[in-house]
Amino acid sequence: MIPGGVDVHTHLDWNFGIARTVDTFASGTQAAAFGGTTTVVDFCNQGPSSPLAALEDWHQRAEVAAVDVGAHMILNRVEDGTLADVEALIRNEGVTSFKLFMAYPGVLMLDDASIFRVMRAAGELGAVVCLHAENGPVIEVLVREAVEAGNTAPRFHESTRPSVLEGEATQRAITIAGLTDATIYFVHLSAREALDAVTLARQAGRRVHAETCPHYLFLTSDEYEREGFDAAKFVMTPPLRSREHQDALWQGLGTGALSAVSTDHCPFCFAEQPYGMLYSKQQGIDDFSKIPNGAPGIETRVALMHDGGVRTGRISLNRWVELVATAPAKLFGLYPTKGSITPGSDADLVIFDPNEAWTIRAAEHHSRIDYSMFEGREVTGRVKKVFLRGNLIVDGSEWLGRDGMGRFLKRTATTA
Ligand code: DUC
Ligand code: ZN
Ligand code: ZN
Repeated sequence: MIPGGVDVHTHLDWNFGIARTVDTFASGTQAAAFGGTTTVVDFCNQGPSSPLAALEDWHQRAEVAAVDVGAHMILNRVEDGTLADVEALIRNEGVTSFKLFMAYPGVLMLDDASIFRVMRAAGELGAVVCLHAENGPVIEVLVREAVEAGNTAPRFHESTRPSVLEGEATQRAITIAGLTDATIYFVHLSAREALDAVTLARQAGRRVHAETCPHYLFLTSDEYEREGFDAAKFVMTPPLRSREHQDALWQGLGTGALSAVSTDHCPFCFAEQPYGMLYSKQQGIDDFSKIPNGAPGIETRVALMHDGGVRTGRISLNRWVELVATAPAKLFGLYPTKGSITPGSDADLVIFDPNEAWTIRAAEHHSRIDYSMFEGREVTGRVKKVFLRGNLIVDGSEWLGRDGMGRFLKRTATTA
């Protein structure tokens, strides 16, 4: 038995401008539960409104959640009133972490001055600043030139986002944060150069953390060599990297340079139907730069990390639990209510059979997504029963939970 998994990086019912993720809070959280995850911290997008108004809207959509949910706030503008909203979110709303994009200029990217201002405010208030670290303006040039040269296949998504640009942005964020008291957390870290920067910062005693995701640990950029448009299934940001980067990430999990494994569950269907083009990768059939960036994974994280981590001897049983539950709960103000089996904690429990062999099949998933990046992969170790606050919600293949039984988690500020 292990504590319920804590996945601190999901995008449910998420508006990504030209595209929307296909999982609702109901389908996405049910999928999470079947995968052994009982707590999700999801990204609320500020979008065109104020952060407080965006949170209201997020709450309405999250009402149907079947496991417990918290919210991070993505800030895509810092203007008059934004920092006051940040303070109100932390003090009154239980939203104690903020995601800032260093990529996607003109859409989500914040400039360095805005990043500095948010970090300074977050540092004063004990909140965590999450960063998508890639040099967006340089990537924009590379993407435009690739498309103009007729290089429009999905594989050019990778070649236009070189790992050094993740390393550069990671170091820049660490440098800026050093002028403030902010705790920072790099989401979806994929590159050795970024890991090196995080490692050095941590060795210097800085409050710098990073997660990686199962797809960076189990898949490589070889997937972009697939025939036709199939490679679009692997178009997420940052892209899959080479084996060299993957080996470095596994080392980082071992040394503690990496603190958590989250999914970045950001599901866009491969096919146009049945949900329509807004939810589909097919938007980019003629131009990789129009493929919605994101991939699914909420249902396979815990088992994959057991199979590919514990069974192969790369991480211990305890480190597995730490990476998928305890550490993310601690970093995001949920511990010991979540991520722990101790008196007073929520009885979020997973009965896991370490010996059962099964095969990952999207057709058997509970998410609305129509593919898995791990289709056909044989895995040993399976979630058998899941309890949410003492209630049995998953019993083998049977769903005993219900939409709306998830609670909103007001999180506390932390200075991890
Ligand atoms: N970053 C994410 O964290 N998720 C989806 C898209 C992106 O760029
Ligand atoms: Zn991101
Ligand atoms: Zn994400």
